Amino acid sequence: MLYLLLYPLHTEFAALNVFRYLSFRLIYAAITAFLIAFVLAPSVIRRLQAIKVGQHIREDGPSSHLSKEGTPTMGGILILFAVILATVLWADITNPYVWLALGATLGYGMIGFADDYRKFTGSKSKGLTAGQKIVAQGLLALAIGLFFYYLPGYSTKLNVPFFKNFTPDLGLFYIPFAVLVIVGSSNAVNLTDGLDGLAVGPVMIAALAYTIVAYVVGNKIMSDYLLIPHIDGAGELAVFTAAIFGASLGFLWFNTYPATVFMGDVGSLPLGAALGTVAVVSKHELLLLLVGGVFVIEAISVIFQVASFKSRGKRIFLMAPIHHHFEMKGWEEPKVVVRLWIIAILLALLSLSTLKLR
Ligand code: 57M
Repeated sequence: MLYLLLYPLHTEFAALNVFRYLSFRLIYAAITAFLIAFVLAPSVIRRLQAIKVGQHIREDGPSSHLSKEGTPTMGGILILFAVILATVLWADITNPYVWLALGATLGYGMIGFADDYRKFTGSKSKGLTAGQKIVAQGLLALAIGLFFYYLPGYSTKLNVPFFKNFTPDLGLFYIPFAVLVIVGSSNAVNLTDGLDGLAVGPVMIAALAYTIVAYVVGNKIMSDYLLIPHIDGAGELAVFTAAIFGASLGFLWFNTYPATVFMGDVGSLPLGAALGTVAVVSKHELLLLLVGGVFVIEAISVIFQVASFKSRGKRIFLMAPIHHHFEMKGWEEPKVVVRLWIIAILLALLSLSTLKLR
């Protein structure tokens, strides 16, 4: 919005010319989102405590978690507020991709809010059933997939990392593919959010990686040079992902071990969906498997554990998702978290290298 309000005044005040630069706006979107999250978190945490939105800890989990009983959750509301406000302030709000990303984030945030609200306010209710959640997620992702499919000029070709000449056209199958990407990343982040800072760290890293991807994809000269598909207008999504980076950084200040607040489904579901949506818009969907590799590892560990237990009656891991396996092996919680952050950073670097290695 500031772009639309202030840039036109640059003829009067030359300094305002800086608002035309995407790099300037994405940096200040990150800083703004950080400050909103950082400054408001203490009062939001107090408010969540006052209305007793405290996390119930399952007895069947690692014993080290029992001391977390009552930790305020649903802190994701603050992350969403910071992301949306910073994006509206610093992005070009006439850009349809920006509104699509914000819509996806808000929609998944409402699903998470409904789940958390029923969990934490109902009399020990379990929140939304898995079926209700997956149907709501699927319908929202389907709406996004259809939007892209019918968006004039949008390509349904699949961009495969490392192979610049192999771009299979999925045609109508692009819609279920986009649904899979968005719903999959939403639930993978949700599963990962099981230790202090474990989800928000890799979300921050993935958001930073996709800030670079969106910036490059939206820049004709850079995308032509790198032989990647140029998508006019996709660059504005870099403001959105930079806001996610900043808001996550602010939230991490309070969610790091020992956490004084959890994000709740109202945070994990939209953050995953936001990354999935940006991956689809920027035509770097498969890259999300690498950038969000920690989320993929966490989700696969659950799939393998459940499949093994159902088929053989035996577990592969001491406990799934895999972060609990390391806890059960005696790793302290912060050690598990930081080591998975290190893996997330390495995977993000590797994924960015694929922009050049084609
Ligand atoms: C999402 N939620 C955390 C918090 C957070 C199929 C099965 C793998 C499902 C999975 C499950 O229930 N996943 C739900 C993970 C929960 O965190 C809350 O949920 C929000 C995210 N959606 O924001 O509000 C717990 O995680 C801990 N936590 C922290 N710090 C944080 O910053 O310590 C969360 C955020 C919190 C807190 O203890 O209560 C969660 O773990 O439930 N189930 C599991 O993950 C369970 N695994 C399991 O049952 N494994 C089985 C089979 C089914 C694979 C097996 O290995 O045999 C584990 N989780 C729990 N207990 N709570 C183990 C048992």
